[in-house]
Amino acid sequence: MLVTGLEILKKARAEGYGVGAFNTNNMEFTQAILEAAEELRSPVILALSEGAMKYGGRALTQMAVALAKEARVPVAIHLDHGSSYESVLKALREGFTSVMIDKSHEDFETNVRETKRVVEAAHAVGVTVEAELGRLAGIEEHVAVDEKDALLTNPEEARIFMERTGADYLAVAIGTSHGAYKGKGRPFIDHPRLERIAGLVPAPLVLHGASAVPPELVERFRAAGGEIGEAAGIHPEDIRKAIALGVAKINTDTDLRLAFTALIRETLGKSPKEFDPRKYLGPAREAVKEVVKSRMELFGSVGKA
Ligand code: TD4
Ligand code: CA
Ligand code: ZN
Repeated sequence: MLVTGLEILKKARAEGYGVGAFNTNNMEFTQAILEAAEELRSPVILALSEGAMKYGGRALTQMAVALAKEARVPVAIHLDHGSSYESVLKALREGFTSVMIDKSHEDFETNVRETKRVVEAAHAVGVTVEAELGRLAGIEEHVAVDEKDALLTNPEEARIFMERTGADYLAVAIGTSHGAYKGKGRPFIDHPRLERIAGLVPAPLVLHGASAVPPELVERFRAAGGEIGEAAGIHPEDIRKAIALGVAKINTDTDLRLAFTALIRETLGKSPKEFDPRKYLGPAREAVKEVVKSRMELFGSVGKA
């Protein structure tokens, strides 16, 4: 069933588990994510970026909304990193049930003002809102304290920001970053900062850039001819700790992209004569589904639908 993001996330934060927001750009990812959720009886958030909406158009948005309605588990259709009021309105018109407005690169007052405007529009039609405060930057353990402070979410500011904007859930910057290169060695999550934020902000917290970039997957991608540098992701134990502290929504995109592409490379490499797309997209879809399932297990959302 199609529900708002807050409906899913309020329960998650209250009960101390996390819900995955998985990005989709096409039919295969959409099916993989929704099938994994149904098979594991897990709530799920289907995330579409502006890039996804541009790439997939109405074919993608309407497929996502229609399948979410039919699903036997709670599903929210979410705009990921909405950059403008116009972009949010477009998502609202398409039937999304959750939108993110990301004005984190603006100064605090502009972020408050722009977020508030989106909250008013979205709430008027029963849609819930994610906002962001702080800069997503791959931070390593040894980075100086004041340098971290300039980038990462300030707990007291977060409290004021949420009170002033009326946003429903908050993306925090606590050391993670997007993509397959999250800093050398073991990328760092600032758990003490997260704990302070969670103590001041009762709303569900959101972790972006949470992919694990699993070494097995990187190796498989390489073995199939893919080229990738010093890839590194967030350790599963650090994710589990973040959920225990108040993170309820965990974004994962990179791991799914890696799995999908590794399987396509592998399949085409083994069968150079193959040109039936279903023969390589099928196994790739299956690989995405497996990654989604293992993330749901890590987040603790299995059986929560
Ligand atoms: O918000 N996200 C996903 C970002 C998706 C970007 O999509 P476009 O290429 O269309 O702009 C995340 O936080 C994902 O984090 P991850 O660790 O998986 O990279
Ligand atoms: Ca941002
Ligand atoms: Zn993100």
